Amino acid sequence: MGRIVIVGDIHGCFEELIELLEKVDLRPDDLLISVGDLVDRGPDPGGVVEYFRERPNSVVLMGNHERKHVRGVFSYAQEITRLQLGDRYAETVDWMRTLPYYFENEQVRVVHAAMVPGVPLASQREEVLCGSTRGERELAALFPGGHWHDHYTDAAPVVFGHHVTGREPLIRDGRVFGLDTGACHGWNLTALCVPGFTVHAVPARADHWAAAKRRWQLPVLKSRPWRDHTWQELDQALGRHSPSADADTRRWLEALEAWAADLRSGFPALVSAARRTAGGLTADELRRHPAAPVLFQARDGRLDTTALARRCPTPARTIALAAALGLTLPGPPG
Ligand SMILES: [Mn+2]
Repeated sequence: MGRIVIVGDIHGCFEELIELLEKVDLRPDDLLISVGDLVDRGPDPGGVVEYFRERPNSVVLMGNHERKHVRGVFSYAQEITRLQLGDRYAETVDWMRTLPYYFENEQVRVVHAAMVPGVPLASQREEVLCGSTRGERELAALFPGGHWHDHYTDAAPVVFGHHVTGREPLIRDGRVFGLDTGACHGWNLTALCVPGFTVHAVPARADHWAAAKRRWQLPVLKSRPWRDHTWQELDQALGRHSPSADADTRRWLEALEAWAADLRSGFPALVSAARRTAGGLTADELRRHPAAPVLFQARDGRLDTTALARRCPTPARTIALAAALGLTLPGPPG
């Protein structure tokens, strides 16, 4: 019978994963388990996901990072992963929906983040098991000032990831194993082999998350739906990003800012165009016109820049109105 090989948070560190599995001499009859968090922060989430999906005898648990993708809760790390996976993203997220929240057999229990000691795994809340923000809050209330595993006295050994324990795994009483040793932060990727409960690790090749944050800054910015932001959201986003950006990114943000400012400073011209158009049309033609509501306002003398601004809350709406009036306005910088 094969072993059980449990790997801590991989976070897209594919090369380190392959090196680690060679080091533990993974064989086909070994059951390979990931504690979850295959993706986000590292260089090759697609490679890691594909490896686990294609290898028979493999289990991947739902990490809080997979859960963010499944629930569409996006921050920078998830935006990067979506770009990294490209065409495969939607299908990969569908696969993530199928992931279990725990593994248990007669030898060992595995969860991504935590469990409440003494409670059967099947009765635990998913948020606690995978370490979502809400689960973390619940645990903090249950174990104020400490960790759930400080209170773990169940007979079964328990293995988890999620909390970076440092370069070395957390091992207590030979029954509590925390395996997240910060591979994506340039530390180690760690595996535990059962039944021997031996620990193996390989060093990360780089601080992958720091590199990914730099490498993907501009592509992520370009991928955002700027046309559909409100003017206020645009101002806020520009204010948030400018200080930390590199030179290329700063240049692009300046172009974006100029684009938004040009669109807004064109409001008086749109008012004039609407008045001109309205003046030359019959009531019937006005009704059938794609810009009809604005043209009626113009005809009745109720269209000024304030009224127009209400009809143009976003770049997309502004560009569409201009097009209806026969004017071509540019999209965001490429
Ligand atoms: Mn993690």
